Formats: sequence, C-alpha cells, structure tokens
Amino acid sequence: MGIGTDKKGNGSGGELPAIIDDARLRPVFEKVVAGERLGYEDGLLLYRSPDLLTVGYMANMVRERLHGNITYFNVNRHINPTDVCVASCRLCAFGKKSKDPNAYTMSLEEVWHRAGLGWSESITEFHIVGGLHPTLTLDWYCRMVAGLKERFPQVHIKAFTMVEIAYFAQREKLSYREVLERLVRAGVDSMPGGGAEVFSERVRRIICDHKIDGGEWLEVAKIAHQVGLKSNCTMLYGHLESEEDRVDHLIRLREVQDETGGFVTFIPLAFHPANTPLQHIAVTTGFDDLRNVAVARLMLDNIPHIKAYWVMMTPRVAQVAQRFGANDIDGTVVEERIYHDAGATTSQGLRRQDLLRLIEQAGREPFERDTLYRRVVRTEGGAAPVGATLTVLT
Ligand code: V47
Repeated sequence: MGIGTDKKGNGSGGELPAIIDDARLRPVFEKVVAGERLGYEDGLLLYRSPDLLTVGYMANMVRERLHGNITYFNVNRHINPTDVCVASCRLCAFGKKSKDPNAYTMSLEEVWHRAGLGWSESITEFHIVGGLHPTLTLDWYCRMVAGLKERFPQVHIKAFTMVEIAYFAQREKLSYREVLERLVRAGVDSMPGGGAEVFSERVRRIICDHKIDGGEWLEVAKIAHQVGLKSNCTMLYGHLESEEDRVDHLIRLREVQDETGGFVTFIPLAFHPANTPLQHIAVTTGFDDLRNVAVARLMLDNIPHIKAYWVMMTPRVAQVAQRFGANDIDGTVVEERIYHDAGATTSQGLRRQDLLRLIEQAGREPFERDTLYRRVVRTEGGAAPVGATLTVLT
C-alpha cells in the first residue's frame, strides 16, 4: 500500500469530476481513489492526455490526502563554491573550464563568509552544490563543511549531488560509502536531488555524457540512504527525452524508494536552454510544468513530498502547482546561479514574506519547515541571527 492510500477514507471522494474530458482517464481515476499503484501505461496516459485539469484534479486529491491544506517552505541559502567543472554537459550553462576568465572558485574563508552574508532572516538550511573541480580534494570539502558547522551549528547542511559523490570517489580512489561516511563525519546532514537528469542512456549520451549513468546515480543514492542520509531526487525534463523516458525515470526512483525509503522530496526540473549548447530547444510551457508536477505526484506514491521549485518554474506557476499536486515551494534561496546562468528571469531570492503571500493566495496554509519537514517556530518575528529565535519542533 503506497502513501497515496486513503486509509481513513477521508479527503476526496471517488466521484469522477463532471468536467472530465478524457474518458480514458477513468481507470486511472479509479486506481487513484482506491490508493492503488499506477503502472507504466498509466504514466504514459497521464503524460499524453490533453485533459490536464483531470490529471491535476487527481494529483490534488492525493496531495490533499497526504498533506491537507499545508504548503511547506523553508528559509535557505544556496552556496555554489565553484563553477569549475571537468565535465562538459550540454544541458548546463553553469560549469566552466578552469582557464575560463569568468570561472570562479571560492576559498574556504569565502565560503564561510558568503554563508553569513545578507543575513536578514534566520536560515535553517545551506544547499551546497558545485562543479566537478579538477583539483579540490575531498579533505577540502570536509573542511568546508566542518567550518560551516562550527560557525553555523544550527543550520542543516544539505550538500553534494550523487554525481559529486561519485566524482570524489573516483578521484580519491575510495568507495562511495567511504566518501559519504567522511562527509557525514564532517557535518553533511542530507543531500540534494540534482544530477539525476533523466536516466535514459540514449538521452544522457547527448545531454550529459560526462556524468555517471542513471544506474550509478541510483546506486550512490541507495548507499547514501544506507549510511543514514536522507536525500531528494529530481528529473530534468523538456529537452530530448520522450514520455517513455519520463515514466521510466519515475518508476526507477519509485523502485529505489521501495527499497530504502530515503527520498524525502521529488523536484521536477524544467530544462532552461539559454546559454547552453542546446539553446535551440524551446523552453517548457506552463502546461508541461504543471503536468510534470501532477504526474510525479500520481506516480511517486511512496515519496512524501513534491516540490514546485519557484526559481525554475517562476513563482506564478509554482503557486498554481500547489493545486496540481505540489505541497512545497522551496525556500528563500538568496543567491541562485545554476538556473540564472541558463537564463532564468526569476529573482535570485525571495523573502520569507513573499513566500507566505504566494502560499496564502493559493488558498494554502504556509508551514515553515526545516530540511526534514519539522516545523520551525519563530518566536521574535524571525529577523535575527541563527540561534537566537529558532525552535525546530521534533
Ligand atoms: O542537477 C542544470 C539542473 C540541477 C540546467 O534537492 C538545469 O532540494 C535546467 O538539483 N536548465 C540543480 N536545469 C538544481 C537541483 C535542485 C534545485 C532545487 C532544489 C533541490 C533540492 C535541487 O539543475 C542540476 C540539473 O539537473 N540544471 N543546468 C539548465 N540549463
């Protein structure tokens, strides 16, 4: 029985909405009402049906069963210590070669300094990812993390994608497990979901042929979960992938989740083509963005949270997505580089009050969470340094 099952029998009823346009969705609707797992063919139909409202209605049913009226957000800061990257993925506008005059690599002191910059709200999470740097050692990254923990002991460190872990392992001739254990000892608390792209080998060969393959990404995730780290997971869509590739990707994530239970949140990521070698590809539409949120909610019956990442889909669409299956909108972010290098026109960060407004105007109840979805309570209005005002209710 998946997490989509309505054990109490409350939440949405089993009536097919009168507005349903695509009668082929009826069997899927019946499975969703019964809390049954959807299969590959169901996934394809959800991607192909023009009846987005019915797909969204079903996803919203599941979302409300799981989370009621709550939309989660957090107060976080992204840190990208370097954009120097040995890989040359066609999907990416962020990575640069070390001799590129625009490339940057922060010193440890700069990372620690930046972490505290613009500190107007009590941040509860650092989200840290970077390029695959040719010379920075695992020891350097461990010192970076330990230094952040020392300076900001209450801040959760969500750091390094599965791709970075595999790269460290290869460079240092260590196993994935050894790398992960060293990073945990240094202070890493959980991992973000990036680098998964789409698992199809055909597509990976074109968009990210320098990266580990999908099987390796999933293998690192499994080991991370075994050593006690929770992680997120993602899918990059809107480039060269087919609907079959998307459904296969979601099912492979679901299978790992059946085994480990370690994925907390799924984030569908729309491809931004600007400034990449794939810039001839058209940007995704709002229709496709909402559909990806909804299909993920319906297929990933064992992953608790679906995030509509406002940086990627714009605050406007991320807000509407709160009625199409998403129950999270991400956070304040403060300084985003990966999507902005690829032409994102959204702002670099949002204030806590902006997030509250977006959520409330979608008719949802804002819930400030920490990275692991525990409630964060602010006792003095929230504008103070970490340590002074935050309580995380366990
Ligand atoms: O792994 C890179 C993607 C990811 C482009 O775990 C691009 O909470 C679109 O993973 N167009 C990084 N996408 C972002 C990410 C993430 C974001 C927010 C929250 C979390 C989380 C994770 O962005 C990369 C890649 O899949 N990406 N370049 C591009 N041109």
